Amino acid sequence: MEVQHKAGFVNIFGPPNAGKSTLLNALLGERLAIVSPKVQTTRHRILGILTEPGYQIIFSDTPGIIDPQYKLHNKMMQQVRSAVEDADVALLMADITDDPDSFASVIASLQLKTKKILLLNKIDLIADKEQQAAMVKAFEDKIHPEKTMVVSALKKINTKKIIPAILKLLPEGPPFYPDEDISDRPMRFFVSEMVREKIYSLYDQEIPYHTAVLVQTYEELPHVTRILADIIVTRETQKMILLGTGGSMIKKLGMQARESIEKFLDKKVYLELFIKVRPKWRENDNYLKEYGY
Ligand SMILES: Nc1nc2c(ncn2[C@@H]2O[C@H](COP(=O)(O)OP(=O)(O)OP(=O)(O)O)[C@@H](O)[C@H]2O)c(=O)[nH]1
Ligand SMILES: [Mg+2]
Repeated sequence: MEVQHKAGFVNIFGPPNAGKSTLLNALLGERLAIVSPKVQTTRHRILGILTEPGYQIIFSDTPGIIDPQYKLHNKMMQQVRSAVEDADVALLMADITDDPDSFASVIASLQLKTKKILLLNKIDLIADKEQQAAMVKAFEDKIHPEKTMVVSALKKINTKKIIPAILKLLPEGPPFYPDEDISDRPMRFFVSEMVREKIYSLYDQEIPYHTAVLVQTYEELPHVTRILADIIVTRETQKMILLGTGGSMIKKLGMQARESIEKFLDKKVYLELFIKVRPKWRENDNYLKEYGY
């Protein structure tokens, strides 16, 4: 029998902080999606395309599922819904230490009609095998997936077994994207995300949640890539916090962001950041659109 080519959309869903973006990166072997210990890090649906002999898997990372509190949240949940609509296979990711009941109600709200693989992540946090097995049973009883796997996206435990499990459920068909594509997003997007990732790691409380990053200039010069980006906040006080005493914090942010952009592009980068105050941008359709939401 002839072996057919397989291709399809494999979309990752789950509550905030489950480890969805960490998993996308582990599956692709590439740092495409930003990660942080804080909730609500991912705001967009991000495609990660894996093309291998015999198959093409188009993964989607999605924002953690939440009850929207403001318009930005609505936009984030629209991204989740678009991924619900075109999924061939759904990867449902939970933190294995979380409550199975609340996970189940989050997942039920999606009304998924596709095949499901349940990934119980962060097993490195539960050493006891009996306790692991009890959690697996508690989650499975609520979700009824095609398959359940215990994994650690961070420590790469069992992550190699995920793709073979997906291939069993993936439809046959020709590839959707050219071989060389790894995402649907332009470089400017990844650059703005890398700045945002550093904002999540350097600033606390409300700052990351009131911030957007917009790349205004992206210029590939012979010896350096020149990038000018705006950081948008909602209040003057947040601007002061971002700057830090004598500009010390923004300097640190610029250095750290530049380093990760250089690593990603494998090129020398000149990065300049400008802070702008736009009151209530998270509630304003025009601003949301301008900032890519
Ligand atoms: N201990 C442990 N931590 C993990 C594991 N996978 C991810 N994490 C951590 O969990 C935190 C959240 O990871 P993310 O990948 O950003 O989670 P997410 O589901 O994409 O979160 P949102 O984008 O906010 O929805 C980060 O601090 C990760 O390092 C794991 O297997 N074990
Ligand atoms: Mg994420």
